[in-house]
Amino acid sequence: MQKRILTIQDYSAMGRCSLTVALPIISSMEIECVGLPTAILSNHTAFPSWEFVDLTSHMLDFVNKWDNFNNSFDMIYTGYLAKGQADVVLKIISKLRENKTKILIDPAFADGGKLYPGFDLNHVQDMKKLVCVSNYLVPNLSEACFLTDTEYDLSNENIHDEVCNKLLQMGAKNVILTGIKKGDQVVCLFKNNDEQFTYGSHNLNKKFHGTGDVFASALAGCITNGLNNLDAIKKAHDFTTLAMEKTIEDKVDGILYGPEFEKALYLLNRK
Ligand code: PXL
Repeated sequence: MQKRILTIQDYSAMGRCSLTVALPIISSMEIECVGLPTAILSNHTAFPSWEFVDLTSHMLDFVNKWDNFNNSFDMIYTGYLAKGQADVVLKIISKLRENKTKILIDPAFADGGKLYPGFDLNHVQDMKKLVCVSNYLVPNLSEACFLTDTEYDLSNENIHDEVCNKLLQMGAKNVILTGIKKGDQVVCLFKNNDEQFTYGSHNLNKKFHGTGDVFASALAGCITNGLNNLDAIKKAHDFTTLAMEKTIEDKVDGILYGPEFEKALYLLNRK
């Protein structure tokens, strides 16, 4: 039977991220992707300004409408959430979660040690509530530090292990810490209570907006398609890297507009 993912995140019309990334990536893996929008934006918030329509008060009504339809999901994958939406998302998860339903949480609220525009520490407190319901938590180091009240200190050599252990103690089942710079490599660290490994590749030394969303969407699809943890992470990482390489080849601005992941989709579709 075809697999099915519910993804809950915003629709930012311009600047590849959130639903505009998750829908095509997950579809290309032959998985049905049901996208529940949390907000509609003219563009993401790394642009100097944006228009924003908040859908918080509609989200539960939308989900309740599905009571009479097929509302069974193999995965619920959440990305960028606006302020005050974590509680609604928790309600949706507890309503729709079945034994088979995996929960993948991409915190998507910080980078470079700083919160994204518009967020404050109340949002971090809210997002902490999602950690303990996650089967897979996919933070970058900034998000992991905020979620665990750890100082964002790049000179602390143990920081990656430290934050992963804290997140596991908080109740995450599997942590995938992304974007770790090690020498000339960029790697992700996988950790659960039984196993730990890293996987990475040469650092392309280019900043792109939305690579976290590209990686998390591919990972959600790989896990849902039954790949083991290592193979899922390898495939999602290699896909994200190829998307960045294609963007660099084309000499276009991926900083705001995101990586040209469309040119790398064939890697995911390959059986
Ligand atoms: O890529 C994360 C993201 C998603 N959605 C919106 C954002 C961002 C990051 O800035 O602004 C609206």
